[in-house]
Amino acid sequence: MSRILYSGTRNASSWAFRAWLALKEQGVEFEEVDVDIRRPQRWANLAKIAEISPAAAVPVFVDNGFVIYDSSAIMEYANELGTSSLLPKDIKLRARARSMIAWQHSTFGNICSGLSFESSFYPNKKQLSADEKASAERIYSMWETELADHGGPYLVGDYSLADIAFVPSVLRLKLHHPVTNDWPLTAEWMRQLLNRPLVQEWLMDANKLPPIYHEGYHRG
Ligand SMILES: N[C@@H](CCC(=O)N[C@@H](CS)C(=O)NCC(=O)O)C(=O)O
Repeated sequence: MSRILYSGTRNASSWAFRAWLALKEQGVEFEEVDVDIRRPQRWANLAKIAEISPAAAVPVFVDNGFVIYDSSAIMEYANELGTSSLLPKDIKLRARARSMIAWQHSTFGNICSGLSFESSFYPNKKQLSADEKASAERIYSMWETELADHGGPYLVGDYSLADIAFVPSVLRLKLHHPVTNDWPLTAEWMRQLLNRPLVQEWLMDANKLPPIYHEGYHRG
């Protein structure tokens, strides 16, 4: 049995982080190949990934030679490999979890483009613009509603792929725009989510790496 996750740099690859969390959470054993996506080696390394994956991006999961690419597909596959489920049994709740995952995977309020995952690890954080703050607060309100509607402690009740999908966004949003008492359920959910041992394991490694700066972060 050979299972390989081509993962990404710990303080740069939010997508690999999600796939890695889902696989680990489901107890799937795999070898991890760290693909360094920092410049300048990024291009040569991604060219090698292109030899196995048409998407030419990480993460890629190779299960006995069978290639699964895109974090979302890997998360679903991890879920199916495990003996327990990271999706709710109830059809509507399951659809709700998938709605959140799809939203995160597509636009997610467009806030992530100006707030890279890498910026979570910068010692000096920029001030968010009024628009960015409004977007962050809209997202906090959405999380608060989900937690209130489904009784917590996680978004659809039990820990699910929806929580995993949001981990990198929780990190970057919380570190740039702290959650106040206006969103008490969200604050507690974030605390629990970021303290999960697997999340901490990844973040401890990420914090040891030199920050990867993007031009324009402090200007924009
Ligand atoms: N939708 C893809 C996105 C993957 C992605 O963009 N990965 C980044 C690293 S986090 C990458 O490899 N980018 C390659 C590039 O931009 O050329 C997924 O969810 O797996």
